[in-house]
Amino acid sequence: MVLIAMIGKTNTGKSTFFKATTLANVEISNRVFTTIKPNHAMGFVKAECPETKIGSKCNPNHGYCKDGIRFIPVEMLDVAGLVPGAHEGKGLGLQFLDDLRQADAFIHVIDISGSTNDQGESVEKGTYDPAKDVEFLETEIGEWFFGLLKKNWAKFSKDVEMQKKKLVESLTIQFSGLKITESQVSESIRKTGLNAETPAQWSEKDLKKFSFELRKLSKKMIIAANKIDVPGSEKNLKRLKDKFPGYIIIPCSAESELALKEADHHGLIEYTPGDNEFGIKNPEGLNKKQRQGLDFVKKNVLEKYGSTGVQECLNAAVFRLLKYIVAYPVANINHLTNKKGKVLPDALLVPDKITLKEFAGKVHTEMAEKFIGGIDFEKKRKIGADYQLSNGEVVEILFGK
Ligand SMILES: Nc1nc2c(ncn2[C@@H]2O[C@H](COP(=O)(O)OP(=O)(O)O)[C@@H](O)[C@H]2O)c(=O)[nH]1
Ligand SMILES: [Mg+2]
Repeated sequence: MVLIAMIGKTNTGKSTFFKATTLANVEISNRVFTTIKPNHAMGFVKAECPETKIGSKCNPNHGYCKDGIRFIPVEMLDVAGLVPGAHEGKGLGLQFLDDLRQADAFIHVIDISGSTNDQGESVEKGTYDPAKDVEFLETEIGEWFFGLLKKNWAKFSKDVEMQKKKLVESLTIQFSGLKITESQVSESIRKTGLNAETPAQWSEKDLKKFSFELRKLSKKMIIAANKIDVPGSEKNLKRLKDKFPGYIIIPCSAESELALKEADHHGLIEYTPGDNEFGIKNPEGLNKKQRQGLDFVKKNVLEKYGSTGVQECLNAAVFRLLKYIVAYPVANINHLTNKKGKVLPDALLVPDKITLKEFAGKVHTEMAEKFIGGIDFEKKRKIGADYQLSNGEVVEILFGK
C-alpha cells in the first residue's frame, strides 16, 4: 500500500489532520510531543468509480464507495514533531526520522496562520513566518539522508570501486530500507554531475549534494498550509506560493475536516470528504455552538477555498506528486465482476505508464507468469502486454491455466 507520512514541527496540526483522514483515535492536544509512538492508520484517496458506467453497484474489498465516488485506501503515518536539529538527535529527532524511511511521499503540515514558532510553541498569530518551516524541514531531512549515507560511505564506496560493482545498483541495494529506486539514484548522480566510477573520490560536499538530491527525488513532498481558517492566513498563503513556486501548496483546515467528519459520523450532517458543501440532516440535534461552528466552516473554509483541503492533499500526494493512477482488474469485462460475481472488487493504485503485464503482476504474480493478454472495457478489444493503462481504466486480464 502507498505510505504517506505527515511531517512538520509540533503543533501545526498533524495529528488533527491524521485523525480527520483516518478517524483513528489519536490524542490531540496543544502540548509538545503529544504523539510519542508513530501512528499508522488507513486514509483514502478519492476517485470516480467505474460503477457509474454500468447499471450495478460496486462491492469493494478494501475502502468504500459512496454515490459513485470510490475511496481507495492508503496508509497514513503520523510522526511526532520535528524540531530544528532533529537530524542531530534533538527532540528525539533521529527516532522520528527513522519512521519515515519507508514512506512514499510526505505531506509537510505547516501552520499558515503563523501562530506556531520554530520550537512548536504557540505565539501570537502572524508573528512567525511559515516560509521558514519549509526551509528548515528541507534542511533537516536532507541532512538526515546525508547522515545515513555518510555512515558507511568510506567502506562502501571503496568496495564498489575495488570490486568494479555498479554504483547505482549497489547503492539501491545498500539503502533499500529507504525505498529508493535505481532510476532515482542515477538521476541524482546525473543532476549533481558526479562520477559514478569513482565514488570513493567524492568529497563530503559532493556526498551531501548527492544526498539532498536523492532525498528530493525519493521522498517527494507537498505542503499542507493548515489552519487556513484563522483570519489573516490568506496573505501568508499568497506569500508562500510566491516564494516556493515549485511546490504543490494546498490551503487546508484539518480542524474543519475533523468537525465535518465527526458531525457526519454522528448523523447530524451529510458530508462526503473533499466536497465543497454539506447538508444538515438533523437540525434539532445541533446545539447553538455546533451550528455556529458549522456556519464558520461553511463561510470561512468551504465557500472561500472550495473544500477543507484535507482530501485534496491526499489526492495531490498520490495522483500529482507520485503520479499514480487507479486501475480496476476484473475477471469478466462485461459485468465488471470477479470470478465470484463481485462487482469491481479491487481498485489498485499503480505508477502511471504501467503496462498491462506489469499490472497483472501487481494483481497476482501467477497472472504475470501465465499472462496471455487482456480486454479493455471501453472498446472491448484485445490488448497486449505492452498496453499502457490510463487512469480509471478497467481491464480483464487473460492468463493460462
Ligand atoms: N484553527 C485551527 N487550529 C487547528 C487546525 N488543526 C489543528 N489545530 C489546532 O492546533 C493544535 C495542535 O494540533 P495537533 O494536531 O495536536 O498538532 P501536531 O502537534 O502537529 O500533531 C491543536 O490545538 C489543534 O486543535 C486547523 O485547521 N485550524
Ligand atoms: Mg501530533
